[in-house]
Amino acid sequence: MKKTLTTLLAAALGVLALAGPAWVGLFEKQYDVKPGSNLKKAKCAVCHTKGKELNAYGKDLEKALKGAKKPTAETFKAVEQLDSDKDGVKNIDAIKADKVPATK
Ligand SMILES: [Ca+2]
Repeated sequence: MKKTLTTLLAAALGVLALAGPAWVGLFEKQYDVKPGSNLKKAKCAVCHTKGKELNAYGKDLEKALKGAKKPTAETFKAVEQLDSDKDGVKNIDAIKADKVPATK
């Protein structure tokens, strides 16, 4: 019984690791997001509005994935020059300014 619980727990943790938080880590690694920064505090909000709903940057990132399961450095680079939220600031410039590239 104890072994079954351990196996179930390990499986549940594995599923969690594949969900959103992994993406947050990939984004933070890609852009060397510092503790205490706006981007660090934003976490899921870098790509999402509410829950699973994507913001404009998240949608562009999804397109750049081209069916891949998770983003790579190339995926992030593919959307850097875009202005996902059409506010006149490129995604990469917003990120460098420690601002979420799109809020809607
Ligand atoms: Ca923008």
